[in-house]
Amino acid sequence: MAGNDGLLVALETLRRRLDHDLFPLAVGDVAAHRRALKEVVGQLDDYLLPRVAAMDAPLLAVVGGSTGAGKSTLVNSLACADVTEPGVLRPTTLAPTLVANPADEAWFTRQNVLPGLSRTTGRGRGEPGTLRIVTAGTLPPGLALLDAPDIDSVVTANREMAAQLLAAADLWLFVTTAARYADEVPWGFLRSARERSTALAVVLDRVPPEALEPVVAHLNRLLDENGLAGTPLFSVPEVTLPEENGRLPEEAVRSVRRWLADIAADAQARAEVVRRTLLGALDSVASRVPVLADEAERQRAGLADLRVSVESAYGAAMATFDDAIRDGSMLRGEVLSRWQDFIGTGEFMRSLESRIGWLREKVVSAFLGRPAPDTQLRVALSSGVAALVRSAADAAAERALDAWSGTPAGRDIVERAGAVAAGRLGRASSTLPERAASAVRAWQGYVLELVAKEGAEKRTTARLASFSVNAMGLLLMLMVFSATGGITGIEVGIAGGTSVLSQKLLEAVFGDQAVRTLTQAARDDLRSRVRALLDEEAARFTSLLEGVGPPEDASAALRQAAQAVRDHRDEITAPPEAAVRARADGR
Ligand SMILES: Nc1nc2c(ncn2[C@@H]2O[C@H](COP(=O)(O)OP(=O)(O)OP(=O)(O)O)[C@@H](O)[C@H]2O)c(=O)[nH]1
Ligand SMILES: [Mg+2]
Repeated sequence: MAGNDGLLVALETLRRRLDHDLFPLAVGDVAAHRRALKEVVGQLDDYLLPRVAAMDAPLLAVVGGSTGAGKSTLVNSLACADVTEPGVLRPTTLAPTLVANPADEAWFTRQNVLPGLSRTTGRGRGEPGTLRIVTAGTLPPGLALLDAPDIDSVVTANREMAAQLLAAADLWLFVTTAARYADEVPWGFLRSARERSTALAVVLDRVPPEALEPVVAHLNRLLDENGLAGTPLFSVPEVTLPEENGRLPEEAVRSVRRWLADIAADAQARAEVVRRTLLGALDSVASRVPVLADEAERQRAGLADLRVSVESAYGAAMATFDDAIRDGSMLRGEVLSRWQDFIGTGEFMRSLESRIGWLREKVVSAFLGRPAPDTQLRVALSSGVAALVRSAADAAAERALDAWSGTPAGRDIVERAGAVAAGRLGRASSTLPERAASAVRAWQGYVLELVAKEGAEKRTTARLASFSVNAMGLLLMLMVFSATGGITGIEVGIAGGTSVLSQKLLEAVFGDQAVRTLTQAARDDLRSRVRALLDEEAARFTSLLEGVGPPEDASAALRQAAQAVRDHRDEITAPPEAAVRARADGR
C-alpha cells in the first residue's frame, strides 16, 4: 500500500527531530520529560514506523498483565506447545517470548517491530533485554502472540519492558485474575489503552467456578465505568493443570482461541484492528510531541538564564574596574610614591599647584636627568592595573559560580565539568595575572604610540623632545586614572595633585582639547583590553554551555513534525468495505 507514503515520511522526520539531546539540564521535572521522550521515541521505533511501512505485516497481540495471572500458561495453551516457561516464582517471565506461525517468522526475526531488542531463538528463557522468537504451526498465520513480563512485580525492568511491549502491540490481550482484577496498576494500563484507543481484549484467568458469574459482572461494570464498555471479555476457569505439560485444557481457552483465529483469518478484521490501534498511537504521539517541544524550549530558556548570570557577573566586574579607574584610587599607594620619586619630593609636590610655570622647568629637568623613576612608575602603574583586573575577575568568578550553583540546571553543568574544574571556576583563571600584565604592557605601548603620533602631527616634536615621549606617555597614563570628580579632602592634594600636574604639563605640550581626546582614546583602549580579558574569563563558564541542549529551532521543528503527522494521519484508511459502510451511513 503506497497510500501512506506521506505519513511514513512525516514519522521519519519526527523521529529524526527527536534524536537530539532535548533535556540535558535539570529544568523542571526533567526525569519525567526524559521518560516521556523515551516513550515517544520507543513507540515510533517499536511500532509506528514498522507498522506504517508495512500495513499488511502480521498482527502482534501482546499478552500483558499482573505477575502470576497465568500469561505464560495461557500462551502455551493457545500455542498448544511449551513455547514459554510458566513458573511458581514471581515474577517468572523476565524476557519476552514471541510465538508466531512459521510463515510469519521472518517478519519478526528481522528487526522490524521492537528493533532495539536483539533476537534469540530456541528453548529456555531468553535473556532480559532480548526478544526470543519461537514458531508454532498451531497458531494461525497473520497473528503472533507475545508473552510479556509482568506489569506490577517488584522488578522495575519488567514493568518498563511490559510498557514498551504494550506500546508496540497491535492488540492487547490483557490477563487478570479473579483475585487481582480490581488492582490499581492494571487499570492504569487499561485506561491508557482507552486513551490511545488501542485494540483490547481482557482475559479473566484462573476464575474459581463459583466466582465466575459475580466477578465477570463486576469486571464488566468496571470496564464500563472506565470507558471501556464493549471490550471483549473472556474468562478462563481455574483448573487443575495436567502434570505432563501444565497447559490448560482446550475447552478452557476455546473462546479466546476462536476470537484470535477469526481476526487472523479475516484480512478485513485484522486491518481494522491495526487501523484502530495505529490511529490511536498516531494521535497520542502527535499530542505528546508538542509537550516535549514546550519542555525543550524551557531547557533553552534555562541555558539562556545561565548565560545571563555569567554576563551580569562579568558586567559587574567591568563596572568595578571602570569605577576604580575613575575614582583616582589607582593614583594612591605605590603609584603615588613612585610619582613622587619621579617628580621630586613630597614637599615639592605639595607646592606645585599654584606654580605650574616654575614647575614645568623643574619637571623638564627631572625627566631629563632621572630616567629610572619613570620605569618604576610605569611598573607600579602596570601592577596596579593588573591587580585590579585580577580582583575584579576573582569576584566575578565567585559570583557567576554562586549564581550557577543556585539553580539545578547550573549545578548540573558545574557537576558535569567535574570537581576540579568546578573548584577552579570560582576564582580567576591561573593564567590571568600573566595575561593581565601583558595586556597592560601592550596598552602602555599603545599610549606611547599615541603620544608620538600626536607629537608628530602637532609639529610639537621640538617640545616633545625636551619632555620625551616616554615621560609624556606616562603623564597620559596617569590622566587615564585621574579623578573626574569624586576625590575629596586631603587626597586632592596628593592624588588630585598628580593628575592636575599631569594635565597641566600635557596641555602645555598638546593643548587642552588634544589632551581630552588623547585621554579618552587611552582610556578606551585600556577598557577594551580589560573587557577582552574578562570575556575570556567569562568564556570559562559559557564554553560549558556550548553544544548543550536542543538546537535553536528544535521546538518549532518538533511542533511542525507533529503537525505533519496529524496532517497525514488519514492516509490510514478504513478497509474498503468499512469505508463503503461509513459512506452509506452518511458519515
Ligand atoms: N492450578 C492452576 N494453576 C495455574 C493456572 N494458570 C496458571 N497457573 C500456575 O500459576 C503460576 C503462574 O503462572 P504463569 O503462567 O507463570 O504466570 P505469568 O502471568 O506468566 O507470571 P509472570 O511471568 O510472573 O508475569 C504457574 O505455576 C502456573 O502453573 C490455572 O488455571 N490453574
Ligand atoms: Mg510469565
